Amino acid sequence: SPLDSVKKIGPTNAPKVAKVDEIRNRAQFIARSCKEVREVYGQSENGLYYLTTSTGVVYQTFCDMTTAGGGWTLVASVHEDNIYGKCTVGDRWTSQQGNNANWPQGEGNWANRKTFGTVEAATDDDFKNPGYYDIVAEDMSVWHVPNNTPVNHWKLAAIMRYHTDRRFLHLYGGNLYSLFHRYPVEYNVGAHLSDNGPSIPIVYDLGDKESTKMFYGPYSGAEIEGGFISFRAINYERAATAICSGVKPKGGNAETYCIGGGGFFPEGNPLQCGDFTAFAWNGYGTHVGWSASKQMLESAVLLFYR
Ligand code: 3S6
Ligand code: CA
Ligand code: CA
Repeated sequence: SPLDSVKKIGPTNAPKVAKVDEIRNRAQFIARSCKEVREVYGQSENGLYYLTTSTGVVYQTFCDMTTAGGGWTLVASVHEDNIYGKCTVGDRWTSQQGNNANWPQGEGNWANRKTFGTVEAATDDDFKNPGYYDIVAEDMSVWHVPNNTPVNHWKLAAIMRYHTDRRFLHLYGGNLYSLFHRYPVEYNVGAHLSDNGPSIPIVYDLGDKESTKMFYGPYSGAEIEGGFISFRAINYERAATAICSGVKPKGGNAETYCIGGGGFFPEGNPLQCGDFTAFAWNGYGTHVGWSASKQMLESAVLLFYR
């Protein structure tokens, strides 16, 4: 129960009070983010903690308490359950109802308050918790973790980890919910490059600019620059993707190195539609042409705030 964790994060020297008051007080000790858990309650171990939203919705998620000072809250994961399913069941970060120009935002989950999944299954399926829209953050951290890895192995198993350190979220409302309201992930919202959202420089915790490029296809590598996280990249056919992890687009084949998106991808209809878009355009995990490596294709993308 939520109250069990309160023991873990609450003060140990609380005065003895009547049972009801004690429970009421404990409820107020639930933190709003992992940063608060670290700073206010002094917890420094990686693992699962209870958090609460501003309205009192309590949920459980993973806190990374060690990277670059710690205090990182896992708010979402983007998982590709079947790259051959083209905007079918499980494509929560694009469309689960087909590739459809009449449904330009698709599921709309980048900019709504829907939640799904569980923290322990964040590498087994998509995950989104209330922190995604509730936490007012400054920076982001991203981990690419092989599918079906248990929580306690995430950090060691990750194939790439990085974070931002420029407090860029201040400029975009403090979280991705706000950022994607300003930059809607929607088909036909603008043109490639000129109407893309921001690209923010990153600091690597595992990997580097060159290893990042190697996770994407060789053709993709020729039109990206490593060392960034980019938002709302648009492709040549005016499809909108959500996040280009580790890279900045220099061309309009964003569907081959950016994940998530709206509900319509015109090129090769419906082949580019899905959470990992066209990562298998030239075969599954081949790392030929526009195809990403197998490691990238089979790793979930974990999104953290601080
Ligand atoms: C480097 C060759 C360009 O290849 C084209 O881009 C090709 O016609 C398409 O298959 C490909 C797609 O647009 C990739 O998304
Ligand atoms: Ca998915
Ligand atoms: Ca293309």
